[in-house]
Amino acid sequence: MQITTVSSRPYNDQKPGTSGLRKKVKCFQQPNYLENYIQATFDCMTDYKGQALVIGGDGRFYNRHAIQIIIKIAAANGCRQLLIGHQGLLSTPAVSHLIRKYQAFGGFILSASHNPGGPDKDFGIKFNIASGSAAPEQLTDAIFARTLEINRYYRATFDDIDINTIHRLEIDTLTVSVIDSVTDYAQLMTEIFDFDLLRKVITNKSLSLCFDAMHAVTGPYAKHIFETMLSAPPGSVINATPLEDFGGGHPDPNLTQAQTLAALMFSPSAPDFGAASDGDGDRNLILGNNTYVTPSDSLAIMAANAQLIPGYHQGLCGVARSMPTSQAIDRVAQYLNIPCFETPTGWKFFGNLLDAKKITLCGEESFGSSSNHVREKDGLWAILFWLNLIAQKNKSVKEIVHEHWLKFGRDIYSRHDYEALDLTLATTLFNQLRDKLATLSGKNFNGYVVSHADEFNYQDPVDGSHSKNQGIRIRFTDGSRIVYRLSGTDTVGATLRIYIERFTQDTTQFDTDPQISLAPLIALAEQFCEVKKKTGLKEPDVIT
Ligand code: VG1
Ligand code: CO
Repeated sequence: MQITTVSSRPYNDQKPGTSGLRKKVKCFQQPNYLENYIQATFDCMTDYKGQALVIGGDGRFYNRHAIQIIIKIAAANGCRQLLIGHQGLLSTPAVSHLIRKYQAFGGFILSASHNPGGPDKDFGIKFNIASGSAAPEQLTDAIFARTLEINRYYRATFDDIDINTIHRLEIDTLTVSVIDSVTDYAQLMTEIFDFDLLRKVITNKSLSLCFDAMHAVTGPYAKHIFETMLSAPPGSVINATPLEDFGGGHPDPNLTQAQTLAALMFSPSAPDFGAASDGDGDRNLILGNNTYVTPSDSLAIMAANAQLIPGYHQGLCGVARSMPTSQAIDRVAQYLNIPCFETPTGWKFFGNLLDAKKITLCGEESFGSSSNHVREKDGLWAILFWLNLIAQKNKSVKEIVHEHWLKFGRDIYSRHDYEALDLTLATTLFNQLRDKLATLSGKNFNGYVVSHADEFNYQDPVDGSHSKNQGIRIRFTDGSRIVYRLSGTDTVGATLRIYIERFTQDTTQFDTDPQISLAPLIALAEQFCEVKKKTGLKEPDVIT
């Protein structure tokens, strides 16, 4: 195998965000842009020579091209085995699982997750380490530092690999395997959930379902798991073919983006269960017949009922949530007498807690949840969890949610996103808010008394590392909270996220629209940060 050293020039904007490096496709198409980043990753790793590497993506535009580049750089850097998803497709949780199962030293995931795809849209790359976890901050910081000085990369010379056929190929001492994207992952799911029970309730028609793959990576996974393995009627999986532009939409599983599914689930002909996943298959949207389950409630409900699922029948050792996620799971943890950890936003912060066996289950408000079976959030896992729960309890989604609120109370919750704001303006808004924090404590705002206002700084309980400035939180004496963050996954301007929550045990409020129940806090959130006043915007772009 001929190996060439190609000289290159550094770029100064390759700092990974919440979940890898995300940029416009056009940015990735600049000369050596992707090559630099891949080589910088190898330059920051030590024991990869002779090891295996997993490569796959969510099927968006540029995925196939990027895979061929990575193959050649990985070969030149001394990898001895490459595992590549058929057609270049691998979901994020599937990559995490493959790394662990085949003891690879890591994996590259080509995805910008829920961001739109296409020649003028977004692309992204994320590196996961040997535990299956996304690279921790120390490593992403080191990769970024390396990209600022890189002046060469290594490339092997051979023909492009045919990724459309499942096969195995030897090139000198390198083995390249194009593997079925679904088999290993589906096998893992059968080890956690009661597939016999699910097949029974689906075939005897006591449980009907619709899954929206949003033309993204979960299409082939869901077709195989729901329609082939669990015998759901053909057509139960919609938008099942992965497309390079996701059919023009945002592959973001929420009521705004998953419109076809939402319309069906809130109609008289709704099936019992509806769900969707995002571009790379790590998020989940859970719906019942005319019912929406907020991700924070979903997480709490899963934790409260975990022992009903075969994979968790021994109970949970602990749980964790990201800081802006509602406190519903805290109540469950207290009830179960297990620890509950609060981490910064982004799945990478759960990795150490899972590895150290401090937690079994964890999740985020942004439609993500998972367990110790992989080191990523896992959309289809959460969906199978809910299906298993419904089948086991023989109750509807609505009944399960109400039962939970009756027992634990309801954490009324909403997130408001203001997207593509001018970067300078957003930074100014945020800095002004930060400056106010010290003055808020003890003050009464229309009956809401601030008990604590600070910026979240995290110390990892396992390795002691610090992560600063992870969001502003304002807490009130009745337990209500307003949290502000600037997104770390956007590619245009800045996105301001405002998270609002309030707890109630008043059953008459259980069915009220959260936008109404939270109205006084939503008004306060604006009073503190003045995003509408300063931008002239009337409403958030997305409300979840
Ligand atoms: C968002 C979510 C965060 C999630 C991240 C990656 O980040 O808020 O909870 O972990 O996306 O999800 P941010 O920084 O934009 O708020 V995914 O499905 O894009 O890998
Ligand atoms: Co995702």
